[in-house]
Amino acid sequence: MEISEIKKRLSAEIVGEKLFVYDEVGSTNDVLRELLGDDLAADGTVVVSDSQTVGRGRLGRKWVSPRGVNLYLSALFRPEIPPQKSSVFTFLASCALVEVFSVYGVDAEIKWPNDILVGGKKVSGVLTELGTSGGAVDYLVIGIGVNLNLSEEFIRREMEDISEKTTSLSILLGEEVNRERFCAEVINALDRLYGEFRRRGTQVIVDMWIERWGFIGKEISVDVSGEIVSGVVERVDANGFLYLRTDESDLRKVVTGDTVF
Ligand code: BT5
Repeated sequence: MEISEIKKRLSAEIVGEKLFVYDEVGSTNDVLRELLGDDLAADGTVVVSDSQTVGRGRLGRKWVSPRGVNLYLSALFRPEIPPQKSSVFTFLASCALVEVFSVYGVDAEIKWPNDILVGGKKVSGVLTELGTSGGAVDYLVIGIGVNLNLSEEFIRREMEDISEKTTSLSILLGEEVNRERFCAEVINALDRLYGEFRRRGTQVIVDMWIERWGFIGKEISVDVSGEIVSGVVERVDANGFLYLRTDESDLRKVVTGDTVF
């Protein structure tokens, strides 16, 4: 990706003020951490790469990251929040992505905790990693992968096990997507919502996410380390944890897991 083609579209104040663009990295999340260690990254620094050799999802899962077709982006945030609130930044990124998809006329859905789907198929995922110091968050690295120009043929050939559950923006639109433009839109949206967080705190982000997610009062099933917990979502607390009413006498707090359909 051309850095100048991204920069000329940026209206952001903090996010992307420092922007590093690479051809190939292991994982953009790791590169950002290394830059931070070398004192080259500040709040809002963004790393983008054309490909990743070891792109990852949560819990050691793989993120398929072919060259030249998608967006692989990591943003550094240094908010003063306790570690248990770090999911709020996954929510912030999810809301930013839904906003950007809507600019392209695509109605994206959020799947708790970190997936973005369109028509039930995954188009994007968010990986939040953190460093702590003295019991508080020192930094958060928010990794965002978006399938932009991934072809149906590639998905069928290289992503056999998940081909029915995967899509890309170009498949949805029926035309090629300008990756630099999409990247700049994501940075601008992250910046807007980060500004919102800095002015008004975490709750405004959680509330926005709850509204976009839309599952309060509905039944969902969550895979919690292999155990399927089903229930009606009673509420989402200030940390982003779910409370599922599994029966009249049981309200289960769910901190991590994957929604299953
Ligand atoms: C995620 O994990 O969805 C987080 C993905 C974050 C990727 C970004 S890219 C930039 C940054 N650098 C990194 O190394 N990572 C971040 P999770 O919820 O655990 O979902 C992973 C699962 O999604 C896999 O096990 C597959 O089933 C599926 N998957 C893998 N690659 C995919 C892709 N390109 N598109 C759709 N689904 C995919």
